[in-house]
Amino acid sequence: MSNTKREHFSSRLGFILISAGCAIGLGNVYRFPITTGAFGGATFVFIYIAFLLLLGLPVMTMELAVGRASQRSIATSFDVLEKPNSKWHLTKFIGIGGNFILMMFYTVISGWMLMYFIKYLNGSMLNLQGVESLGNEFLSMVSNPVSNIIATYSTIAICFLICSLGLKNGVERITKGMMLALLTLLIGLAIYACTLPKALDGIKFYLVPSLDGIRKYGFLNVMTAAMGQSFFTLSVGIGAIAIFGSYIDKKKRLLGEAITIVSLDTFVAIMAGLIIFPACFTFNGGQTADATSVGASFLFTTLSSIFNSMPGGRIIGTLFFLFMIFAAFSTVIAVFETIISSWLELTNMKRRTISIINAVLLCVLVLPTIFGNSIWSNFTIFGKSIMDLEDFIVSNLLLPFGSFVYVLFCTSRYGWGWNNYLNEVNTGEGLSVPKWLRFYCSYILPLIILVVLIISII
Ligand code: ALA
Repeated sequence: MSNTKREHFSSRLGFILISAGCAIGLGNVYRFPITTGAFGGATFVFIYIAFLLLLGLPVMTMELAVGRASQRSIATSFDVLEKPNSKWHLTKFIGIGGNFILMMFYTVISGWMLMYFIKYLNGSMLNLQGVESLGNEFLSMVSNPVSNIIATYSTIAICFLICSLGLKNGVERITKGMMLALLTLLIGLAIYACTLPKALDGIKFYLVPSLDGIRKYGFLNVMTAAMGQSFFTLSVGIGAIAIFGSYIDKKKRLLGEAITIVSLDTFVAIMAGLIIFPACFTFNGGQTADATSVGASFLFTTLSSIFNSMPGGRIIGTLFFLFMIFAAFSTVIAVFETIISSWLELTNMKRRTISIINAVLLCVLVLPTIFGNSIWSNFTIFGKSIMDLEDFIVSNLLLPFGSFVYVLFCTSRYGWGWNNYLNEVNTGEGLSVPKWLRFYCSYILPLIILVVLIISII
């Protein structure tokens, strides 16, 4: 195990924005509106928020606590904290694997943002009007392997380059600026979208619950989709949050920090919905994605409809996709940081060498995803495309399973144990985790995760 001195964030704002940056990303602005549209709107949103509070928030405090107490990434944090002769550390491979599989499709979608950014920057998108031609434009972009390879490789190269500069100089400095810019633009666009002619219909679909979605898709499907979304959006369970716990000091209690991160993440998702649904009802006649074919083109088509019909649409469209790139890159950078940090702890290699090796590795690993949308598009596994399968494996299997492990580790006496967890999470100033939560965290929380995990598998 390498003993290089661990860097720490230079400020608390840096920690909050970077951890939020890890959580905030395509999951909020891309996956959340698509899944909400697909599963019937407001009811899904409320179940999703319930899962965030009941599952996501406590698991996030546990990841942060394990990271901060061990001062390690997922590669060695269990080794440091577990009791002698126990085997918790073996789960690191699932966590590290989860980070890779996430990046195998996430960097490809980030590449789409890059391509749309260029299309708005050079104005070529603006000639297209109507849902059909905008949809076709999206499909032809997705099915072109060469442009996807260039865009995905550019994403991988830029993000590993930023990580190779180090925690403070690369990751913290660049992500902080990107996140502040993203938050400002989202608020502006949401205000604009809410003044569109059919905005109210969109807001009603989005925020006034009805049982239609549940009737149509079934309660269990809506539940598993909401759980998958809540784990995906927070990126809990694979050590991508724990890593930032390992870069902070003990001045603040971790519940308050987790609440801030979850609130920022939820705020961005809600804002994204406030942009998409008013626009969707104004320009697409309320046509939403269908759960059986949760369509990626839904978001791109809807957004392009807004930009192409509003004054200054070229500039706003360019800025929006620029900030989408920021949101996506802040997550990619955070996950790369977890991967790099794991390698730093497991080998004696330098950060720069590790960055190069992993960038090359990922360039190979993304190829099946890219080909699955193009030359291999007829190839499906369990009826899913390669990209959808990777998304399912991460969101519905690895993140919940990893979260389950963190919960057991922090509550069981065979793991790190409740008292150690409570001691760590409540060190510093701020909100503390009350002792009476022990029963919930030890029995009910793992049970809910397990049940939904089993339902997902079935
Ligand atoms: N949490 C990340 C996102 O929502 C994966 O984009």
